[in-house]
Amino acid sequence: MNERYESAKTLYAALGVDTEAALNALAGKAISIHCWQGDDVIGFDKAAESLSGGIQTTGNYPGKATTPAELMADFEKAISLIPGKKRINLHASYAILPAGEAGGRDKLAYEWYIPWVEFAKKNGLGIDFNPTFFSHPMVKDGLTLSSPDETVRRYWINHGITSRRVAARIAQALGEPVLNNVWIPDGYKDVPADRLGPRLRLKDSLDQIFAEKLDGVIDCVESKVFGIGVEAYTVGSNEFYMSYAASHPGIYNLLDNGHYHPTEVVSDKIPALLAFFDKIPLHVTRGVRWDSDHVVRLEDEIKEIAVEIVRNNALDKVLIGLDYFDASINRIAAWVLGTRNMQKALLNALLMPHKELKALQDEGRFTQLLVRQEELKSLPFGDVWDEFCRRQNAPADGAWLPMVEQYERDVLLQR
Ligand code: RNT
Ligand code: ZN
Repeated sequence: MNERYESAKTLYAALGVDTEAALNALAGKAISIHCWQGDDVIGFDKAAESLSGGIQTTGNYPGKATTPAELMADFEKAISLIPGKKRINLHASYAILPAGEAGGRDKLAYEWYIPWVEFAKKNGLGIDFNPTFFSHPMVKDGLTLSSPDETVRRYWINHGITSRRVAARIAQALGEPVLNNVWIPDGYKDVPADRLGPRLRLKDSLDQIFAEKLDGVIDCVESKVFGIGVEAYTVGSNEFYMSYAASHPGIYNLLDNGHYHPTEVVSDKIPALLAFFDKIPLHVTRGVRWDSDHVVRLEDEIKEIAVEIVRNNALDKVLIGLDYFDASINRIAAWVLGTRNMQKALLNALLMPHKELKALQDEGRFTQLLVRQEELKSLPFGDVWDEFCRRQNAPADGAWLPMVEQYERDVLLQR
C-alpha cells in the first residue's frame, strides 16, 4: 500500500473527489504524440533539406533521428517512460518508401506507411495522420491549396485526396479511427491585393479533397493567425475554417493553442465549440511570444484546457494531440515531459469537485468559488500522479530523466 496515495485519497474524498475514478479516467484517455519532435520536422520522403512553411525548429542538440529505425527506437524509448494510453501522430512526409520507389506527395500509397502500422500494432498505439503541405518544391510562392497556379493547386489537392485514402487504410488495418488533419502554410508576407480569391480557391480545394466518403477517417482543418514569412495574411484563418467546419458535417475544427492572438485562449474556445460539435481535435503546444512550439509545461492555460475537457464530460469528444518541436534539448526528454505534463493537467482537472464549483457559480457565491478554486491548488496532487505512474508501470518523476540520459550516452551520442 502506498501511504502517501492513501492519505491523498482521504483528503480528496473529504472534498467529494474520488481519486480512483480519476485514475481510471486518466488511464483511458489517449494522448496522440507527434512523431515530428524526434527529427525536427524533417521526415523521410527526401522532399526538402529543411523545414519551411513558416514554422521553425531552432537548436542542434546532438542525436536527432535521421532514419525510420532511429525515429522508431527513440519513440519507443519515449513511450516506455510515459504512463497511460498513447497514439502516434504521423505526417505524410514520414513515408517509408520501398527501395526504388520515387514517391510523390500527389500520389501517396498506403504501402509507404505499413512499417508505421506494424510499429503501432507492436506498441499498442493508435495512429493519426497529417498531409504535409510544406517543405516541398511544389509549394510555390508559399502557396498550396490556395495557389492561383492550377498545376500547383491540383498537385496539393491530389496530396489531400491520397492522404485521406492512406488514413482510411490505416484505420482499416488498426480497426479504429484515424484523425486526418489539414494544415496549410498559405499566406502572404505583405498586404495582399486580394483576400477573398485565395480563400475561395482553398474552399474549392477542400471540397474536392473531402468529396470522397471514407470510413474510419475523422477529418479536421487547422487554422492559424500567422507564420514566419507570412505575417500579413493567412488564407486558412480562424473564421475561414470555423465556418468551413460548421457548414460541412463531419469536418471538424482543430484548435492549436499557438494559433491565436495572444489574449485569446483555447480553454474558452473548447466550450464554445462543444455547443456545436461532437468532436474537437487539439494541438497542444506552448507559444512563447509567437507560435514557437516550445515543449508543453504544466502552465495555467494547459490546466484550464484540461478543466474544460473534464468538467464538460468531453474526454471522448476532445482528441488531444501534441504539436511542439524543440531542437535545443534532448528530443526524447521533450516528448516525455510534454506528454506527462498534458496528462498531469488532465489529472489535476479530474481531481476537482466540479459539481460543487458549478453550483457556487450558479448560486452567485463568487467569494466562496474563488477561495475554493485557489485552495484546490495546494492539495497533494503529486501523490496521486505518482500512484498513476506506479499503476501504469511507468517511472515516477525524478526517475525517468536518468534513463533518457543513459539512452543519450548509449545511443544518441553514438550516431
Ligand atoms: C503549424 C501547425 C501544424 C504543424 C504540424 C507539423 O503552425 O501547427 O500543425 O506544426 O503539422
Ligand atoms: Zn498545429
